[in-house]
Amino acid sequence: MITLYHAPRSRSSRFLFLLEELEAPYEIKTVSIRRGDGSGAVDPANPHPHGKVPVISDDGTVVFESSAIALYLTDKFPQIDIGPRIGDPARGPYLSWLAYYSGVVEPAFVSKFMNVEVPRGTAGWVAVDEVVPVLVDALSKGPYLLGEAFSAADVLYGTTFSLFADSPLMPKSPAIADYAKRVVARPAYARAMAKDGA
Ligand SMILES: N[C@@H](CCC(=O)N[C@@H](CS)C(=O)NCC(=O)O)C(=O)O
Repeated sequence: MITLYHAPRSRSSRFLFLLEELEAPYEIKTVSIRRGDGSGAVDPANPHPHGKVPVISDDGTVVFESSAIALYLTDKFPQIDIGPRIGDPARGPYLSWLAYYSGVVEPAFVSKFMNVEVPRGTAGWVAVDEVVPVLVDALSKGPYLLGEAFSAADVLYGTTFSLFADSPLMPKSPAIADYAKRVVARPAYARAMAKDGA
């Protein structure tokens, strides 16, 4: 049984979405986290090394970091087919998009939020303005990052871009805006949001 350590309206909310997509048996353990406004505290019941969410436990096996959890879960529930398997030519792009999310996209947006110039040649990520054309190019080939096939990578990217749709941080891109709407229109997202905060 999968346990999702979850804090309402946080980065763990999208894992309700993924677990619903995967039709996985899971339980939710709500934990407190330190919030950006200074409220909240690390929950001693949370196995994450920094007291963050998301983190899952699969019968005692703990997995943390969003991209790792996404890969772990799609490997564990291959019958739903939203994570290309080893041997599938789409596996390489799938792994790349998962890692790019954590290693480039999130740091790019945080840099922009903090008004910090991304140090060229030092940082492992790039500025948001360089990320956007990469995503727009990928989305010109199909409705999802892997083309026609929806994957767990879209759970990460689509929910993020939906959340920041009206934010000044988000460069105006009809392709990305339409993509985000497409991802959160999925029935599993509605089921997840009904459980978020529950
Ligand atoms: N790199 C982590 C980020 C996790 C993260 O920062 N989660 C936030 C919630 S949105 C959190 O738990 N913050 C509490 C804290 O920083 O102590 C991932 O992608 O899983």
